[in-house]
Order: sequence, then structure tokens, then C-alpha cells
Amino acid sequence: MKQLVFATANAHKIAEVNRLLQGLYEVVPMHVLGITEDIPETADTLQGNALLKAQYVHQRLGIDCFAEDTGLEVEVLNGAPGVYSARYAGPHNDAQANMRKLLDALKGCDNRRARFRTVIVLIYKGQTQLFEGIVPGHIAQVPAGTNGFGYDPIFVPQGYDRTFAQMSTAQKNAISHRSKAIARLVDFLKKQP
Ligand code: ITT
Repeated sequence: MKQLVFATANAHKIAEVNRLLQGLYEVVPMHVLGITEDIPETADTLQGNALLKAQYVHQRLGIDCFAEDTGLEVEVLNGAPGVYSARYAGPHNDAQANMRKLLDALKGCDNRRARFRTVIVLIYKGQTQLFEGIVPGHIAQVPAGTNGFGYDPIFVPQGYDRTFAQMSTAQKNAISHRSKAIARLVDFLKKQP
């Protein structure tokens, strides 16, 4: 099977993407190829950070690879935490602290509209390709559910009455920001000779 290197250190992302690409590509996480250090994410856009991660791995290994950056964009917060979602409550990517801070910021707020946005950068045969996936929804009043990761316990996708964390991986994957972006990546790859 064809291989694709995924420039991420996030085991949850690897598991989700593995399921999405099952039967099409073997996803090779960067750590398997010896890249275990943190790649600096110093850009101020999702696209910029995804590009930094993909370029880092491409420069090190010289093979086709992709990276993604995801942000939770809240309407009344003008799109925050957005590109800073991982570090919203501090430098340690602490999901509980991040969710607490967001729920505090929205206390008493009726407009809880939010969306997850994923940007994938693929470096394929030396060319850079971009793919985006968005899922609209809202921020719950309190966390619910134990599946998934990050902000999943407080994000309710539009048309549903439960959080991503109350869904199975298969249910989340059927509608998620990441799966939409991955579907576009797959469309592109299928068209390549
Ligand atoms: P990388 O190695 O790929 O950079 P990361 O965990 O640092 O992994 P991001 O920079 O994309 O990932 O972090 C975005 C933040 O949003 C981080 O706090 C994640 O936990 C959270 N996040 C990303 N995807 C999510 C999803 O599908 N559901 C819930 N939270 C998510």
C-alpha cells in the first residue's frame, strides 16, 4: 500500500486519520521515521503552522508528507482561540484548562456559535497543496462525554444534540472538520498519475 508521512505528534489525530485513510494509504507518523522533537508553530494562521510542520518534515526526510493545524473559532470571541487553541490557557496544551477558560469566557453568553477548522498542507512531488475542512456548531454549557480529545467535550456539531466526545470515533469522523479536509486530500491524490 502507498505510504503517506503525517507530520504530527498528536496520537489522536493519527488514530482518526488512520481510520479515514484505511485501505487507501498507510499513514506513517513522523516519530516512526525518527522525528520526535516538537516542531515550532510560530505562525499566526492555521495555514502558516501547517506549512511550518510539513516543510520541517519534508526538509528532514525529503519525502512526500502532510501536516494539519486545527483551531476552534468562536463567533463572539472574533474567531478566538483559533490558531492559539492549543495554548489558550497556557503553554502546556492542557485540554481541561483550555475548556475551562473558554466556558468562563462565554459565561452568560447566548451566542455560542463556533466552528472547528482544519487546514492540511500536503507536500507532494515538491509542490505544496492546501485543503480545508470546517464543521459548524456551538459550545455546550458544560463538558459532556469522554471520547475524542481536546475541545471535543464542549463542542456540539450543528444538527446534533451531543458533543463530539459523546460520539464514537466513527460518528465524529463522518462529519468532522478533519474528515472533510482529509476527503479533499484524498480527492487530490486519486487524481494524480
Ligand atoms: P500537532 O502535532 O499536529 O501540531 P497538536 O495537538 O499541537 O498536534 P494543533 O496544533 O492542531 O494540534 O492544536 C489545536 C488545538 O485544538 C489543540 O488543543 C487540540 O487539542 C485541539 N483540537 C484539534 N483537533 C481537535 C478535534 O478534532 N477535536 C477537539 N479538539 C481538537
